[in-house]
Amino acid sequence: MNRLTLALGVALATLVAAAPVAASPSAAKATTITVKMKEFKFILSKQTVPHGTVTFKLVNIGKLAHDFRIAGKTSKLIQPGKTGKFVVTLKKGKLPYNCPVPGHTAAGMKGKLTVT
Ligand SMILES: [Cu+2]
Repeated sequence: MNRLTLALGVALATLVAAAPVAASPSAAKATTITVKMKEFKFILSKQTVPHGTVTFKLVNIGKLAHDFRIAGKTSKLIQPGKTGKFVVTLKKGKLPYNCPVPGHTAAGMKGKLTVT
C-alpha cells in the first residue's frame, strides 16, 4: 500500500513537472518593441515580431498625448515626455496599428506590424 502510494506520488510529480514543457513545445519567447510616438508618426524598433506575448515600450517624444492601438487593444494615453508599458498577445498576420486620438491616424500615426 505504501509502495503503491509512493509510486503514484512519483508518477504524479513526474506528470506535473513534465506538463508545462509538453503543453508548449514551441513556446513563443517574450518580445519587446520600443515605440516612439510623435506628431504624427510612430517609430518602431522592429517591423517584424514572432507571435505571442509582445511588450510595447511606448515613448512619447512628441508634444501631444498619444495612444497606441493594435489587435483591438489600446494602451493608456501617454502624455508628452512620458513612457508606458503595453502588453498584448498577438497572432500571426499583418496587424494594423494606429493612434486613436482624434485626427492622429489620418495625420499619419498608423502602420502595420508583421507577426510571424
Ligand atoms: Cu497620436
